[in-house]
Amino acid sequence: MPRLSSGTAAQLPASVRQPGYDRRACGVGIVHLGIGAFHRAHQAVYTDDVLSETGGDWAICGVSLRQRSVQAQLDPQDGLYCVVERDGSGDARRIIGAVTETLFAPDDPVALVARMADPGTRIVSLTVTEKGYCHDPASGRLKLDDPGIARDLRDPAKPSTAIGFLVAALAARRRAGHSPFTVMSCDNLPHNGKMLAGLVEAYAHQLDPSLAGWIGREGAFPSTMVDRIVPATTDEDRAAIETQLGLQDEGVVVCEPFRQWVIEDRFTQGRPAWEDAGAQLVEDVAPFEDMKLRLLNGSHSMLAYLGYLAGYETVAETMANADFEKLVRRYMQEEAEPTLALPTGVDTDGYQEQLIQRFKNPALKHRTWQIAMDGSQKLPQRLLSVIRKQMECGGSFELASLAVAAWMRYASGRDETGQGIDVRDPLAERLAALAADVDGNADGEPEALVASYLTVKEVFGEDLPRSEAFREALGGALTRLYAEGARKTVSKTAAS
Ligand code: CS2
Repeated sequence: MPRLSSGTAAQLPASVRQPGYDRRACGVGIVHLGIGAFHRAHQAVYTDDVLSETGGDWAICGVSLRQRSVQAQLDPQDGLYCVVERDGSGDARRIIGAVTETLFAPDDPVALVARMADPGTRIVSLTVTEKGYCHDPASGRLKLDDPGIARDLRDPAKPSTAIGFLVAALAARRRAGHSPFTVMSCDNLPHNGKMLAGLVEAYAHQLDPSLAGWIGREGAFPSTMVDRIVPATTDEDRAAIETQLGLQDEGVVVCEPFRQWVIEDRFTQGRPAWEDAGAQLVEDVAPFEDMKLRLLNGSHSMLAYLGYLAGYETVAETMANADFEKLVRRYMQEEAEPTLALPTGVDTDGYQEQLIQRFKNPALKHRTWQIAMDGSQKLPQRLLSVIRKQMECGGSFELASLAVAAWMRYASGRDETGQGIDVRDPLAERLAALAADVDGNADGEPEALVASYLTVKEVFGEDLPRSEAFREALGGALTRLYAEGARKTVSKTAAS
């Protein structure tokens, strides 16, 4: 089967939308770090829409910092790939042309720094996942003892981390007398722009305080809220697309039809007219971020840990159990929503209902195991933020605590049948060691496990471990999870 590429695209079925612009005429204006499935189904789609509407030098150079596979998928295809939007009513397929170049950073770090420092690069955006920021999730501060950061500080001209690349390229621009590019984080982190600015400045300060000062004065780090559910592409997806396109597409991504992007409008050197593609440009993105992190991502993590322990493979399967749906609805309404301060006009009830339907999308195989990854990096902004806010105003945090307790059992590395769990998390080893001797069914042991997990300051900070009420809520929930299993615990809790 021939491969999708500029040369073969003419053979595609007419039902598949193609880039309606001359790709060769669009210079690269954006370097994107972390060109995984999410970026290809989100920012690249918005950018493809803008290029179709108005053209311009806003093509994307997509960079992988860790996995060579993306380059191997996209290079032979001239950067073209198919986005499949999927729900119960069928598939819509379109080819995206916005990515015109790919780089694998470890091949030639100096070349990537030069690409970013090139005056044509006006935006550097990132989807490197939570752990890619090399920060302490509870405090948001740069971890100077992170092995990647420590390495990059020793050899700053040949970095390996996103922060190292940003600072090396900004320094090169300053030396050449150019203004900084805009740095735009597109990860699910609170105040992602502001936090990233802090990390970049902290790292730059280690090298040269005047560089940190220049970045602080001249740089721009708009915060963004990004949203689209994009499960990891499977071999089955790749096989199916071949039949549908009549061409092999190794870069295909499958996602839900919904997409949302809220961006703070602060760019040093312009930006594509993403609003023409439906993005919302606002003064302050924080309320939207909190809404998404606590309602969508908080519920997602709740479903991932409890659903996985209950033996469900996907979010949709978990949601098909009415008790889980009820639990998530109650978590959103009773615990997460009261913590939000939204601008008038935002319909939170409608948003929650839409989330329930998105989670139930039967056509998306979004694995609970995938969402369960990197819990230590995700819990603070998704669930612990809700718990802190509810504590402040005397509200309930029982359901969020159940989700955190489920994470604890999951992170212990043993499921309800005694099988090992493949826990992917930067702290996985430490979390497994903390749980090594626990026999969850022995009296008092779940409480002891709670106590030892609460010593993980990167996750819980200094304040939460001191709360007796939180400790009790976790202890009660974890005891129930060990004694009765996730399904029964969810059923009883949802009905209580
Ligand atoms: C998910 C997110 O994997 C996860 O942790 O919660 O990737 C989620 O699908 C996206 O944030 C949706 O926009």
